[in-house]
Amino acid sequence: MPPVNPVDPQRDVLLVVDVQNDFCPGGALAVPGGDAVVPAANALVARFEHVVLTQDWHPPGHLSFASSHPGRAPFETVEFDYGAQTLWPDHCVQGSAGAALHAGLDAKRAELVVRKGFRPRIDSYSAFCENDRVSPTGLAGYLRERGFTRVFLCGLATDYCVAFSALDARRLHFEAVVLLDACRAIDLGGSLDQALASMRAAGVVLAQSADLG
Ligand code: VGL
Ligand code: ZN
Repeated sequence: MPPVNPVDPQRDVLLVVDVQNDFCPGGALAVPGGDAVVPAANALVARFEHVVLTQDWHPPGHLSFASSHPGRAPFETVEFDYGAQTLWPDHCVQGSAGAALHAGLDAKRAELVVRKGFRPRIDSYSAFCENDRVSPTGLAGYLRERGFTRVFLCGLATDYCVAFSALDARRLHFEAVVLLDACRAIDLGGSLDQALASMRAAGVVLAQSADLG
């Protein structure tokens, strides 16, 4: 495991990804053990001076929902204009209880909440850039303008929104550290192993909260 340099309160930011009811047990797209990230994320929030959250935030009838494709079922893959797209159960519909942040998440010190996936025809796993790979969320500019150079990530799901965010962070020239004990995966057909391998190859540091010392 590569070492993690000590946290620098001015240059490091914690990005807490999609800790929302729909990704927790009982939710529409429940990640196994999803709510177990809440205490781990709260412990991280307490250690960082600067915290940013993301919220998956889809309009009703979003094109990533299987329900928008007659004859298709959740977790099937289809071709969109921008390439392959997994179809999901309806989830994180704007303003719904499922889209709300988990009530146990310590969100009060969050300095920014990035909402993504609001374009009706484009899904967005990454906090930086939508699945068409060209529509930015604005997060990279925000982080640069504030002088952050390293992004620590936790949340849901390891193999989708966390991994895509960490990979984009690298592509956009940030250092990236994923704290795996504070993440849980969907793991669809090997997606977790694939995500871990892609992150390692891209120079994402895969670590545990305890590695922060
Ligand atoms: C996510 C699938 C669909 C995630 C969001 O937060 O990982 N996964 N929308
Ligand atoms: Zn989504």
